[in-house]
Amino acid sequence: MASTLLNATTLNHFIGGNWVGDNKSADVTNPANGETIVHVPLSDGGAVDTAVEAAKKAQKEWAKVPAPQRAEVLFEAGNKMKARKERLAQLLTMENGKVLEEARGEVQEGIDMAFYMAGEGRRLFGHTTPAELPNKFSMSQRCPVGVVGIITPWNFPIAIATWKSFPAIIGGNAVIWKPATETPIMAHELAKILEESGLPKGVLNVVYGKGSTVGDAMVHHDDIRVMSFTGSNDTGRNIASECGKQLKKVSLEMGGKNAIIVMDDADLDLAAEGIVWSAYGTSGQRCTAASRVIVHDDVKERLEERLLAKIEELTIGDGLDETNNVGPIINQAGMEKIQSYIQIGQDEGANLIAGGYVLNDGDLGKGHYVAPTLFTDAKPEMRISQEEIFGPVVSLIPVKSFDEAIEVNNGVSYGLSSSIFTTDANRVFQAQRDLDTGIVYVNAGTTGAEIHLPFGGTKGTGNGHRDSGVQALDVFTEWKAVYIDYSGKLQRAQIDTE
Ligand code: UN1
Repeated sequence: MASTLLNATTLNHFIGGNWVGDNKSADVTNPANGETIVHVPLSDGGAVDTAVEAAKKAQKEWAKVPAPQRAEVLFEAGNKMKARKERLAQLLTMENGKVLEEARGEVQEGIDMAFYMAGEGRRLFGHTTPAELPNKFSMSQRCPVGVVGIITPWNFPIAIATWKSFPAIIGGNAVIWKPATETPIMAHELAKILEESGLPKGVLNVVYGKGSTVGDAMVHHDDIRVMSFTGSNDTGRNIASECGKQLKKVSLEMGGKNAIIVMDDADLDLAAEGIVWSAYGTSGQRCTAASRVIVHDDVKERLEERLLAKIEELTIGDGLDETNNVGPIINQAGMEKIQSYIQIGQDEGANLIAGGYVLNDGDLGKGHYVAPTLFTDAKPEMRISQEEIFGPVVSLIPVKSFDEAIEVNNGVSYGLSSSIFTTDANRVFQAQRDLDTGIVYVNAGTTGAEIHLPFGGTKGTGNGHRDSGVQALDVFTEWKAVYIDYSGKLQRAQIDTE
């Protein structure tokens, strides 16, 4: 059972500053070896009401705390995360499976977000602007929304939680957070850190449970005025339509079908390195993972050779063993979905040239491992080239020109991340203009977003909002326009202006 790192066998909800149990719970297993690490409580949704009551009370006071003082909590949380980085990374690898080096990177992303959003405590800029009448002052300012709901996925259990909760907290809101039940340990650790950093009781509340219970209760609670969600397309669309009826603001991030374009003038060694890292890192379980490579015909064979050589070098296994580069798939359902797409790709007539099988020799059999898989000669319209697989599976799609590459890139229902490898400066600028995604990379893979830039995408990836960056503040604040007339008389806008 539980790793000695955790000092707990069962986790609790965190409501109004209290750690509360539940009569239902589920096992949390390590995807690397199937061992139970801890038990997670499962609310039937009732805990959401208690949490919202606590949050409403806490938020009234929190909103009055000057933002630079709110920031002190986040600075402290950043320091604590920094001091605990290695322990957090190890726990993250145990519950999520990603290799330790990547887990450290993810924790760092959370630390960066803490300091970045703490800095916002002294900015949260609005505008002052001239009023159209004399002796009149006008400005716009950001105001808290109130109680906000966040639902976070298992693939980046701490980073994505910080992208959403820290802007909400610095903005003067109280948060109800439903973390993925596959990865509750990061939620537990982050809540503990915020508690120890002096966050007043009730400003952050964690309720564990399923989407159909806890998520549903959040979506339908009148007093939760914003829902920020990262996860599957179907769930996101559902949340949006339910929240639409209640005029709730919704921010969605629902994945991608990200492509790397490799042009005939590209540095092929660099491109192969970027592809392997973006496609097989985190076992392809990133929203930003590269799952298509759009390659110019003239360099297709040379690129394939390089990719096959690099795939050969990858070692697959438990992420806690630092000699491994690729960890397990999160669970059986995830693995079955990947396997089904490998079959679909073969049935569709794509050419499987690497991987395509599950690894279950010896200890690997206790976990969920899929060999890094590469299809070539895929067609843009095939399902493996259109649908999100969320695993280590890549389709190489040959094209004849730059224009065709852009068209294929944009010819999917998602729009999260894209990349181009080229040494032609004109193509660089054309591509960054024409690639229809929220994130574009030049001469780098599709992963690796930094926290001070907006994260999100176009089309089916989202609904126009962004995580992280200052843009996340727009999700968690309302704009207020303020006019102060100091003329001592009635001045009518648009009328007394002549
Ligand atoms: C995700 O997969 O949802 O850009 C987040 C990246 C990471 C975050 C990924 N910084 O790949």
